[in-house]
Amino acid sequence: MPNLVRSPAVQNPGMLAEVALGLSAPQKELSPKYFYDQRGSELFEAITRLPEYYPTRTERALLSGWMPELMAQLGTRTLIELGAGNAEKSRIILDAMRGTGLAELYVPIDVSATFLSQTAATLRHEYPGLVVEPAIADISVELNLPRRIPRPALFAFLGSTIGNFYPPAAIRLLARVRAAMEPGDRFLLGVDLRKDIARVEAAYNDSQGLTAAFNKNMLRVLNHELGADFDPDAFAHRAFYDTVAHRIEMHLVSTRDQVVSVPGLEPIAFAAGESIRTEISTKYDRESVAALFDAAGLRIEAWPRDPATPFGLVLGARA
Ligand code: SAH
Ligand code: AVI
Repeated sequence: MPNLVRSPAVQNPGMLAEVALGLSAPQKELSPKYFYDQRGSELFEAITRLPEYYPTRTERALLSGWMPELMAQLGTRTLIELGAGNAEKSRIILDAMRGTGLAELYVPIDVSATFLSQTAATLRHEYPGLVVEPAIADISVELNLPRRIPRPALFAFLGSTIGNFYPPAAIRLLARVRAAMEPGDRFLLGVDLRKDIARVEAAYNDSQGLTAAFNKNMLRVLNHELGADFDPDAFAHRAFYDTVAHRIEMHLVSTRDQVVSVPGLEPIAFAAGESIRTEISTKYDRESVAALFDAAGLRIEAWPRDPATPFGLVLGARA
C-alpha cells in the first residue's frame, strides 16, 4: 500500500488504507461515503431543502404520484433501501405498503451508523407493526441483509446516490442487488437526469454555502476518525460539470502550499491549487441507465417519464 508507514495505534485500518491509496493518486481522491458522520448527514438533510437542490423534492413528487398504485400492483411486503439516510422519502413507499395492508419489514441500509439507528427508532414509533431491521453496511462491498425476508421485496436506491459511484462500481452494486433479488422482487432506482448545466451547477454551488460546508466536513471526519490535522479553512469548495462524462465533480482545493499529517502515513504535501476529488454525481439518460441495468442483469420494466421532470424513477426487474 503506498504511503503507509507503521503505526501502533491505528483505530480504523480499512479507512486508513483506503485514504492512503486515494491521497497518493496523481488526482487525489476520497470516497464520498466519508461525508456522512452525524454532522455530514445533517448537512445533507439541509441541502435537500435548499431552493437550488431540485432532486429531492422532484423525486418526492414522483414517488407520491406512483407508489400507491405500484405497491398495490406488486403486493410488496418488504422494503430494502440502500443508503436510506433519514428515510424521509421512504415513508411514501411505506405508507403505500401500509395502504395495501402488507407492510411487514423495512431494512434501511446505510454506512452512517448513528444516523441509521435514529432513523430506525423513529420509524418503529411511526409504523407500529412494521419490523424495522437496520443494516450497517458499505454497499460498495456488501448489503448485509437479514436472513428472513418476506417476499415480494422492493429494493430501493433513491436520491440518485448511484451517481456517486464510478460506472464499474455502480454496475457491481446493481449486480449485488440483482443477486439478492428473487423472482417477483423489484428494484426502484432514482436517477438525476441530464439537463441545463447551469441548473445542475447551481445545485452544487448553493448561495448559502451548505454544499461547501458538507464538502469540507469530510476533512473533519478524517481528523476525527484518523487523527489527521487537516485545516478545513485551508481548502476551498469547487463543483463543476464535466460535459463529457456527464457528471458534477466536487473537489476540495488547497488554498496554499501545505503539508497534512495523517498518523500512520507519510506526510501529505499539497501545492496551492491542488485538489482532492471528493465526489462525482453522474447525470443519466435512458441509454446510460439501460446500459447499467443490462450490465448488472436487470431490465427496465417501467419508467413513467414526463419530459418536464428533471429526475427519473426507474423500476427494474431481473432480466
Ligand atoms: N436516500 C436518501 C439519502 C441520500 S444521501 C435520500 O435520497 O435523500 C446518501 C446516503 O447514502 C447517506 O445516508 C450515506 O450515509 C449513504 N451512503 C453513502 N455511501 C454509502 C456506502 N458506500 N454504503 C452505504 N451507505 C452509503
Ligand atoms: C447523495 N447524493 C446523491 C448527493 C448528490 O447530489 O450527488 C450528494 C450531494 N453532494 C452535494 N450535494 C448533494
